[in-house]
Amino acid sequence: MRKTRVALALLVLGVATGFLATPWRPEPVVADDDKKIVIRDDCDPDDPAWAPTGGCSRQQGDVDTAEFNVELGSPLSLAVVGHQAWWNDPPYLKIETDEAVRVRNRGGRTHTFTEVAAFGGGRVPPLNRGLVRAPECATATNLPPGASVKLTGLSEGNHRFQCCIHPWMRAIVKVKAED
Ligand SMILES: [Cu+2]
Repeated sequence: MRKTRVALALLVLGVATGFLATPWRPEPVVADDDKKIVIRDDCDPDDPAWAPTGGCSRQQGDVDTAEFNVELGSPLSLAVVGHQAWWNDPPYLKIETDEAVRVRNRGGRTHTFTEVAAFGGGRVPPLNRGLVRAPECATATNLPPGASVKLTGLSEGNHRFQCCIHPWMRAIVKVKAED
């Protein structure tokens, strides 16, 4: 009886504090030995100006489109610089040939994580100033917010990945032979 009362009290407390009302969402299963790269941005969901280009699905974010546009360039650069809150985290990762990399978009905007032979521009001309479009960007796959992709079977050597929307978002995955 005492146990029942304690359980009931906990249940009432849970409902009162609201945590039971929060829907539980399971994390997708990711093997422990997967290495990870997180695609990040910090778009401000309260800025309606994101809407025409896909919106911003972050719960919180502090970069509105005006700030984003200011940081696109620098008076000291002929090429696009880009807001540094739009980045691949980490931008450099070392794995061995038997390892996989899980890449997940934790930003509020759509990105791509596209392997290219050489870093270049993406497919959105206003975000491409001073860059030549990487040919791989013609067929790049979008990763909407929350989406992930698993990279497996990468050969030994350096693999270059970039976003084909925000071409300053780059990453190198160095693949080494198994120890
Ligand atoms: Cu991007």
